[in-house]
Formats: sequence, structure tokens, C-alpha cells
Amino acid sequence: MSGGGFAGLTAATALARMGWSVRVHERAPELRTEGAGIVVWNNSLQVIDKLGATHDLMSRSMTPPAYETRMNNVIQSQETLDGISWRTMTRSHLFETLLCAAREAGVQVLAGSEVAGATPDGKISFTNGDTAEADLIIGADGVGSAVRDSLEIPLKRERSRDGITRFLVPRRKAELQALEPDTEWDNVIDFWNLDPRVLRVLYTPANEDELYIALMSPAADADGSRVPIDLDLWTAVFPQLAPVLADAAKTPGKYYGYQTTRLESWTDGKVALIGDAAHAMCPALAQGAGAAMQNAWTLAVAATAAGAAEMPEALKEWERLERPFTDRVQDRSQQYADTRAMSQGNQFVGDSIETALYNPTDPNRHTVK
Ligand code: 5PR
Repeated sequence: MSGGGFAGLTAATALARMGWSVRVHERAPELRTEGAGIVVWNNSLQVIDKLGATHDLMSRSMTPPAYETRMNNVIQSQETLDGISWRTMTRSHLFETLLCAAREAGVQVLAGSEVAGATPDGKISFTNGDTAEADLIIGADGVGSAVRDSLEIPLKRERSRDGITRFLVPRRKAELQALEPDTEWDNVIDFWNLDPRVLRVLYTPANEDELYIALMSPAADADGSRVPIDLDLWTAVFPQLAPVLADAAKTPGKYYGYQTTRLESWTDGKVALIGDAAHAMCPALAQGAGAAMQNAWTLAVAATAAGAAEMPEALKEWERLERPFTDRVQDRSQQYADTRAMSQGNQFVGDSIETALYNPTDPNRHTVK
């Protein structure tokens, strides 16, 4: 396994629990995650449950009362998402939960170990000159995947005009309540302003103490996308968020442009790609990590059912069955990012919740009902 992120740790834990001997190589000198907060849905919650990690995950996460959308501070919708399991948390909480599950399952996780590439017949090379062999190699090494690029798998990148800077800050619920007493500050609130200027703050409580805020602006807006953030600008547009914007302004921050990566193939011989290495997507439907964990699980099941000699065919069949779900959520997230249509509210209805509702652990999921 190359990559100790959400995709890599999930696949590694699943495989280890199914009897495999698994080694994860993470190039970073320390095991940790980038980013601030995250929303996870039924598709990945089902996988986390199979990994025996539900109790840990629940301990420091929450389900907000509603997913609210505002335009110019006027409420467009308050989606209670009845019948959909979803949870908000910090990215580090999800990461620690998965790392703990991996270690309990007997996965060997090596930090500071960088994979340079792999071959379809199962050879791995490392940047320090070492080599190794495996029955199955998984490239879960992110949007810049060295495993993918070493196989020269053709890919297409689609970039969007908008991007985002993410922060984890203290909740400051009492201060926010003092500014706007009628607001339910436990809700997720997607604050949009399109006119006269495109600026958006996605407010997501992650637990009792921590708040995830994501500040969106077009890449072409130099002041809107500046880091550290232009506090005067953001406070002028979102005065009701002044206390938490002030906290965000104290940290450096990093602006990420939205983009989608689509590969000609997710597999080559004994090598499979998952997560951002295979299917980086826009965050509009909050399914980047969810799709990664979903595909990590189904890959582990498919590989376990196959003998070593059948691995290449088994991986192809896994891609054929599972990839369409990810292709569709990539397209829908890209569509939302391009049109900014989630600013109208009622984002999580119809086709857009297909992935959130998907259960990758249901053995009958591909049989027609
Ligand atoms: N939803 C979530 C999110 O983190 C982002 C977006 C939507 C949960 C940003 O990362 O559209 O940018 C978005």
C-alpha cells in the first residue's frame, strides 16, 4: 500500500481483517492528515462500522440538527436529511480513528517511506532504492500519485474557477448567539453571497468545541483567495461570523482550487488505485473521502475473493462494478462547483444523494431489486 491517508488506511484495515498481511508506506515523516473538518455519510459510515471503528468515530463527532443554506443571509432551506446517516467531525478525528483501527487489525504502518512506483506484475520501488514484491499493490497516494504516474495511466484534469481555504477554529457559540440570537448555531450553515461579489462561508460544527469553516472565492479574486485571509473583507461580508473569522485570520491557511481527475483505468495488472489518486473530485457533495473509503472497502472484498493468479481480472471486474458510482458523484460535484447551484438550497435531494445513501458493504447491492 502506498499512502497512509483515509483511502490507504481503510483498504489496509479491511484487508488485514480479511486475513492479508499488509504494509502501508507513507512518505510523510509523520502520520497525520491535512485539512480541517469533514462530513461523512452513510456510504463511509457503513465501511467504518465493518472496520469495528464506529464507537471511536462517534466519540468525537456530531450530527447537526439541519444542513442550512442561506443567500445574503436569507434562509433558502434547512434540510434535516431524515433517513440519511451523516456525521461531522475534524479530519484528524477521522484519521486517528482509522489509524487506531489499522493498528488493531495488525497493519504495519511505516512513515517516512516513499514509494516511487510499481509495475503491473507486482514489483514496488522506493525512492531510497529499495524494492519489494506483493500479491496486490494499492496506490492510495493522493492526487499527485507516484504509483499512478509510474504506470503512465492517462488522465484528464478539469479545473474549476472557484476554490477554498479551510480552518478549524473554536466554536464560540455564545459569542455567535449574541450576534444572531435566532440562528441555530449547531446547524451546518452554507452562507452564500453571489452579488455583488462571490464569497461563501461553509460553517460546519465538528463537535462540542471545534468548528470547521471553509471560505470559498473565485481563484481570480486576489483578495478573496488571499492567505492569510483578508479579515476586513470577510468580516464586512459576513459580520455575523466575526468572532470565528478573527480566529481563522490568525493561521496561515492554504487556498485549494477545485479540480476533478478522471483516469483511463483504475487498475493495471496487480495494481489498483483508490482515493484522490484515482478520482479526485470537487468537494460540493462532500464525498471525496467517502468515495475513497467506499472503493477501499469494495476493493478489499474483491481482492480477497480472488486467487493471486486471478488478481488482474478481479481488479478489472471491481472497477467495472464500482466505478460508475464514483464517476457519477464526480460529475455531480463538478456540476455543482461549476454552477454554484447549491446556493439555491435543497442540495441533498434526488440524484445528488445517491452516493450518500449507497451501502458498499451490502453483498446484494448490484442485484436488481
Ligand atoms: N461541502 C463540504 C466542504 O468541505 C466543502 C464544500 C462543500 C462539506 C469544501 O471543502 O463546496 O466547497 C464545497
